[in-house]
Amino acid sequence: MTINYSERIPNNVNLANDRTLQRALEHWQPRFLDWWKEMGPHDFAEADVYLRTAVGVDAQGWASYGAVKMPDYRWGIFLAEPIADRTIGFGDYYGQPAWQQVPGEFRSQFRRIIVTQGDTEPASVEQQHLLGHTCPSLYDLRNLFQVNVEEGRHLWAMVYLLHAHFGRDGREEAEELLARHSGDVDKPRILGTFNEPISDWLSFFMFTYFTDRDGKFQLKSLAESSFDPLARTCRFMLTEEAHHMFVGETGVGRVVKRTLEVMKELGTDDPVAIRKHGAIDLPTIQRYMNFWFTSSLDLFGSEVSSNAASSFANGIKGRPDEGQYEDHICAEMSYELETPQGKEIVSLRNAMNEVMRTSYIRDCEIGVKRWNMQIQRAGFEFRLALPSPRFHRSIGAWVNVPTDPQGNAISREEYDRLLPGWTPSESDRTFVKSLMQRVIEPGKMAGWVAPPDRGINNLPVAYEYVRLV
Ligand code: BYC
Repeated sequence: MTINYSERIPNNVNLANDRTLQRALEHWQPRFLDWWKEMGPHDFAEADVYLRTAVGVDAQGWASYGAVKMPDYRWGIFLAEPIADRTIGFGDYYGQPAWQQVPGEFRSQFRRIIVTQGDTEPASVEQQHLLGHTCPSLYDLRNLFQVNVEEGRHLWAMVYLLHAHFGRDGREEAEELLARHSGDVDKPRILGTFNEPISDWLSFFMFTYFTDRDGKFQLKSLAESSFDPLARTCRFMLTEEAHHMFVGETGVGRVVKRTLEVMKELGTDDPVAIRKHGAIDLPTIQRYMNFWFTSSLDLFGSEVSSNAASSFANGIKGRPDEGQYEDHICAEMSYELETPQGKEIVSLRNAMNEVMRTSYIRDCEIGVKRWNMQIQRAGFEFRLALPSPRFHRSIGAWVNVPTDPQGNAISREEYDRLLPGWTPSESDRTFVKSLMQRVIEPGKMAGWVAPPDRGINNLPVAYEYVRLV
């Protein structure tokens, strides 16, 4: 049987002429489809979904819209266009030509980072496996599925690198990416956040706001990599990532908007009254934010990390938008860190995880400011706030240091007693889940979320974005 590769697997990596790569992908693709059927969106295989598919890297090709059944989505392999004569932008090899192949001495470091990145993509699809059943509207259902198929494509992007550049080890790692599962006791996903359940839509919006934003920063840092195929792959992935964060920012904004409408209507900010009216009170939104923000902070790794230092030195992983800095070598510079023991001066290379985390926090502030503007305009005093990076941490220097959300040290007893008021309690989760009733009439929204300002690709909000069977 001859397969038309550009039809079945749209690509710009010359797949049609690369027999070795074809064989590897032909072996892996059926396993991916089996995984998608078992672990992907549950029960929607026959639905026609208005999806954006990347069929090329140019302005016309990367966003082609149409109704697709998800198992027929064409998961393509795309690298952003090469930059002619690109040179290495940071670390010990600064100024030398970028690498088209992985240097043998850095092979396992590159593999580890590509596998970690790849692992998050199917993990997120698994986390959202059942969400479709409780969609607040067809518009939201379509956005969920768009995010899911693109995470699937991002998995393909990493599998391509493993297959094309890491030989047998790479093929084995690609299999393992389908064998670990989110929340699995024996074979969990690699990074903590990707084992947390996402069983309600408020969590989904928080995840796409905070956790996909970690994705933006990690991909930006890998887009600087000296290994050019990795850099180009990540540059292209970033074009899709923007929509995921849009889903998060507008999603949380629409929940806040609806809550404010109910607060105005009832003339109260009493959470009990607001909940009775079927909306989510602002303190509950704050608790969900505390949880997903702090979990996402952990994704940057430890404040002081010799792994991060050697990734930077070896040109594996730079800083997001490396061009904004003057010193790209960073061998002599130091960085002042806050630790539970007080201020500590460390070498800048060892603090790269913290440098990234700090830029990430600044980026997270932008949406919070917007949501607070909504609250202010509605005439209410309450303000949402990002908790301190010392609070509720599971990775790094602040693990097991009990603090309040403002970062003040408190006793362990106080922390244990007050934590259910700072992160979602069992009763918060039960309440939020109770609101998750499926709404599938075109244009209709669940009562806990306001409609979006506009639809997808200039279509009306009331368009039938998912045709269910
Ligand atoms: N949970 O020196 P350390 C995305 C491990 S999101 C569990 O502190 P290092 C997306 C670490 O792996 C972006 N383990 O930090 C979003 C290491 O283990 P090993 C994902 C953790 O090495 C939404 C050990 O602790 N991409 O794309 O500098 C939907 C010591 O590590 C955690 C990437 O992360 C944690 N939170 O690692 C879909 C890019 N944090 O190797 C997708 C690739 C650290 O000693 N990964 N550990 O067994 C990396 O660049 C780095 O591996 C890290 C930091 C950012 C994770």
